[in-house]
Amino acid sequence: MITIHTNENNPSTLKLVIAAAYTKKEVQLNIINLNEKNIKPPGHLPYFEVDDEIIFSANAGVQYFLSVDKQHEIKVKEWLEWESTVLSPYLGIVIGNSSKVKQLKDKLISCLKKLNSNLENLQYLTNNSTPSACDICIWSVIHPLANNENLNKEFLIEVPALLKWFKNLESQPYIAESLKKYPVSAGQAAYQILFNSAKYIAEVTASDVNDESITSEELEAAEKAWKNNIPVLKDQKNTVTPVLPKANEKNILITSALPYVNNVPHLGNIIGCVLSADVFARFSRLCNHNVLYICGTDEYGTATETKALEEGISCQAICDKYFKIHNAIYEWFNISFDHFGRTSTPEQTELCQDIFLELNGNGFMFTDSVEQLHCEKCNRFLADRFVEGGCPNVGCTYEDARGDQCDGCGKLVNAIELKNPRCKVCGDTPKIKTSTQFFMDLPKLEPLLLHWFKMSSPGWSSNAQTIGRAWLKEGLKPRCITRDLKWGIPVPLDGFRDKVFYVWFDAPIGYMSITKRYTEHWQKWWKPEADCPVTLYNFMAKDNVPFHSIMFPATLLGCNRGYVTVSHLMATEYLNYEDGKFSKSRGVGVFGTDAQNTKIPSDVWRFYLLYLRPESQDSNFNWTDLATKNNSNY
Ligand code: B3M
Ligand code: ZN
Repeated sequence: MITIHTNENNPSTLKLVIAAAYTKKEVQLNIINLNEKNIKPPGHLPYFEVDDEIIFSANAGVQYFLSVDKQHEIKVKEWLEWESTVLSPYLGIVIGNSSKVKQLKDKLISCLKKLNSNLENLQYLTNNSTPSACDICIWSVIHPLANNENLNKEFLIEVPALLKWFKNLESQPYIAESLKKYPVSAGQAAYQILFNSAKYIAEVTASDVNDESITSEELEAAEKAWKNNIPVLKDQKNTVTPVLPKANEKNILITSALPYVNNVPHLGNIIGCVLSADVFARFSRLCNHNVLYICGTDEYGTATETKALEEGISCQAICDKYFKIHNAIYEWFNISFDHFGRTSTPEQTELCQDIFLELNGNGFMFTDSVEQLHCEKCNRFLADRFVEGGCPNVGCTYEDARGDQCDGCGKLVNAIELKNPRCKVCGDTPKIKTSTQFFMDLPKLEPLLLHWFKMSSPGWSSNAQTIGRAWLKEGLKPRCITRDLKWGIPVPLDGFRDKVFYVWFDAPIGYMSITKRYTEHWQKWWKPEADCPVTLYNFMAKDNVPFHSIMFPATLLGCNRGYVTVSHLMATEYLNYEDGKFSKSRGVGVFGTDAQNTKIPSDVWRFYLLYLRPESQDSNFNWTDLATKNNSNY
């Protein structure tokens, strides 16, 4: 009597059942409930019992049924060994254990390709006439993958010969009969079993798994350190200032996107930018790296002008008021900036003008005329937000479309095409006037940028890589970087002195000028010396990626002064509010001040926001869930 002792859904057992059916041998299945913990030696499942003898390896069991002729013996053994020590461990780790390590996934795919190329010239793995033990063993472990649509798409790429071999075997009656007798499901569950029971076989499994999982000793040590050293953790912020790059140390420069100053930040801004960067800064400091974490308010542009009009005070007054609000909120959230500055400073003006002149001198700027709406009564060109009119889009009759977008139909609008346009400030009808603006010659910088992107982007979050790649694929167009506005940094060239830079041209330069306010040795961070290299991390939400992955790097590369560029562009998706969008302008959501007013400690907010961090897809803030997560035991 032959008995197979096994749990359910185990691909290794399937091998034995198929081998028995193929050779028309009777076997008995003894299904063991794993919870009973009564597995006899060898201590794992399946094992195989014949005439009181135990065979503990499924592959050896398969060979018990299938004799091999001398000519093919070595090849069959080789494939069997490869299946148990290479293929199955990778299947177990990558699929069964959901390993996200890209290298391991690539290794699994190359295993499948190896099988494919072997099957290009042979009908079965070792010969053209009949399946051998290795065909049965390998078929059994691939079955849950090949018969699951998602896994199939993800892993069985460009392997036609392997698929043909798989289908051919699948259509054999002994396989259908075996699956009926001992069903193994398609999908991940079967590989979880493979992962658990294959651990003992392969050295490769153990080391690969240890690479990414944490041992219980490490966990205990971390818990102990956490409980004992809370004061140490709190104190970890740099005490000796200014922090400067040092030779032979890891010098880490961290920025989070500079929030616009015209509003109170909401939870989406906090998790996307400052809190994510804060956690990384704290972690890096705990690792004893040399860390500088910089942020500040982004103060120029039409957003500020609009708010100033709305509140009836000057732009500078708006900036001063909201800078304080931002600063207080981040302090309450315990964000460990080394310096929180702002962009309306002399340092910013000087640096922005200097970088513009350098780019212009290097031939990366040109001028062109642009048509814009001009209000004679107010004596100014109207930024998109300062004009309204009838929507020019076909089929839409909305009367109050804005200069950039129509709230009636949702489509983009070109301000000069608005029907009956009106100045939002005085109500007069503006006229189209041409004015000359500066354009950054991105097409000229494209080859440089492409090379840079290839070198830098592998360390970025995957959404940042995708967005950057899409922009480059589309082909870069010149970008207008000046505006006929009042609140901004003046263009330092005759004939243009009444114009200012577009806010997105100056804002990222703010990272540098804010560092300059922090220390006169700011260039050590931004133009690092050879013996003190610096690694730059930018944290932001995904809508800021184009400026950080294309426009700002192009600015820096065009200067050719050795400025440090981003190696880790870390972008989040969006945090939604109770299934809708957070919106500053509509006042929907939870704002920093609201969070404070709840009297819920900021650590609870930090925990819940990090728990929700929209890392690879949008997530939802929800009051009930906040309570549940806080009250449950973690
Ligand atoms: N102020 C956009 C924003 O707050 C912009 C970021 C600038 S980062 C240099 O979403
Ligand atoms: Zn419309």
